[in-house]
Amino acid sequence: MQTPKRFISIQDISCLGQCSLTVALPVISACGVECCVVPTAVLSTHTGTPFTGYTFRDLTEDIPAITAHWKRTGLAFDGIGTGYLGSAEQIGYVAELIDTLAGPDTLVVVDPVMADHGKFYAGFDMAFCRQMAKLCGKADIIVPNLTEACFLAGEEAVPEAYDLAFCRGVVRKLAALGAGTVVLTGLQLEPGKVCNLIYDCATGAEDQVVRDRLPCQFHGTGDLFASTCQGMLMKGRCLREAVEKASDIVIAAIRATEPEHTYGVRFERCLEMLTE
Ligand code: PXL
Repeated sequence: MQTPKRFISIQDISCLGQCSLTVALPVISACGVECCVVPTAVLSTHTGTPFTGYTFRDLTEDIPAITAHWKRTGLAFDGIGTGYLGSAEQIGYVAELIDTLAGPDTLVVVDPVMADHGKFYAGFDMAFCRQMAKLCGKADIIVPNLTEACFLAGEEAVPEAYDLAFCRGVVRKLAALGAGTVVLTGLQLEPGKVCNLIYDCATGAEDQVVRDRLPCQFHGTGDLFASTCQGMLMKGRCLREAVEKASDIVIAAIRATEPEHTYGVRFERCLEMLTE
């Protein structure tokens, strides 16, 4: 039997909405990895379409207390992943958690959840982005979409149309933040295709995982992608294999989702893809 891995997932609980922790916990568990959770906030739903009027309970103060208690347990953690964080202040506590609980071999993955389609999500702004850029500097791997990458890289604007040369320029700027590897997700570089660009900041080596693009938008696919990458990496797969599996499960989950069920994807129908 393989030595079990222990992973920390740090993000909110959207009680209804199939995103963040309600995705990460089952996905990482299905990979055969122990998933410890640090809920950063509890929301009645996620903040995206079609929801309005959601509740938001901030759990920032719990983060240092959880960190201190876990340190006292003496337990070691093989990986730490961050997703949706509720405030710029919270990012500082998450950075402290990483400094306190990550050992030399702990894999740190930061998904700088804050924006998509050229715009910040509700509640985020450039001040938050600047703090997130610092957190990215602590990561072995970051998994931004193009909007997040542009904001983090200080680009003037997120272009409607772009090419590989533009994306390469953005990842090179991101390399300056200090992260180990950038996985730039969801790029539309050719019609009908979606590309995930993998860039090793130390060597400049580049790889691409390309899949067919499905002509629809669903919430929570970024979280499914990130948590699948994390689970597969903890399972011992290389980054390319992890990104391939993450791309495949996103496609499978979208295909398994009724078109009217847009607030999330039916990833629960695809979990067996992770148990092989
Ligand atoms: O899927 C990312 C996400 C996670 N959590 C909350 C969100 C979002 C995106 O909007 O609102 C609360």
